[in-house]
Amino acid sequence: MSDRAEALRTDVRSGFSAAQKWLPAKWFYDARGSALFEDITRLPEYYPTRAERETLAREAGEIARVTGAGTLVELGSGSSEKTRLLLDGLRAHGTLRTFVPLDVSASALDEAVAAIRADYPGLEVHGVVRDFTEDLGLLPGEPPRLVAFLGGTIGNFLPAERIKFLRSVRAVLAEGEWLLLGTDLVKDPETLVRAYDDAAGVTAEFNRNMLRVVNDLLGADFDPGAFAHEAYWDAEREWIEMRLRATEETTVHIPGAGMTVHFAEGEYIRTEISAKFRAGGVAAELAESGFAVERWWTDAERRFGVSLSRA
Ligand code: AVJ
Repeated sequence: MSDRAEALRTDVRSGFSAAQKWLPAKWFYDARGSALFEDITRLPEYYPTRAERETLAREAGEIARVTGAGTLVELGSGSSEKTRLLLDGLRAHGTLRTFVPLDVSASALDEAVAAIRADYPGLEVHGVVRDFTEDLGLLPGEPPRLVAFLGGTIGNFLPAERIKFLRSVRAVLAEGEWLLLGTDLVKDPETLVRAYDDAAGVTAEFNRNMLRVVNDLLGADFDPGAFAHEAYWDAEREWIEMRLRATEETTVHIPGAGMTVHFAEGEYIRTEISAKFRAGGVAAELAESGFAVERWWTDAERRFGVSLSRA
């Protein structure tokens, strides 16, 4: 069994024996899931990518001036598309030498590395296939490094894990190095729910892709068509929950996990939480993790926040 299948086996065994069945959001992202996410970022309803890009386009020069970074490390780089704004800003400033994209998906990473190498001659590109939610490990590159964690992916962590994760980032940085963090902001529920339940059904397919990943890696017999996509706004905890709800009673065999799992009609799997933030909360969590926020920006409509913090 591959390392990846072993890791999924562990998550399936614990997630499917919990009272509320759940799986970690990272299991969306095989080659198909990464491609579906790229499609999501172009949907009219999915504003976070465009809102964050607006801020990065406006502030890339300022980010380069403030940090003087020699290395850009990007966590969960995906297609690295927004990264180009940062690379351009840092290169124009004259300090950038190395780009280190980290991603759990080898296919998405390989594509990103090849594209960046082609377009940035002279830049040292050091791609790392790593599940940084499990273990951040050591980060290569010469200081001062700028770690970028964009897109609002920090929102996939539960609050307690979030602090643990931010502390682990702080722990691998030297004093004076930098964190650029993207955080989606609390806004009206209709806008939020539409962003996670688009009219074209792309997010529904993305959500169901997790069942295909379990089928592929663990030989399971999920029928993705027997699960309905839902996006639920939890107003108290201020997060969007993605769910896959069994439309009929189903029994699923998962040989790779040594399990047979029963779903009652209407029972759901929680596949993702995507927390939404307020400026004050972001600053408090960063401070609690050993970072000092030096800059805070949003897009003109204040939909998405970008913070630049010093370790
Ligand atoms: C990649 C985690 C930032 O939470 O908005 C998009 C993933 N899920 N649509 C997000 C996602 C459903 C996305 N992140």
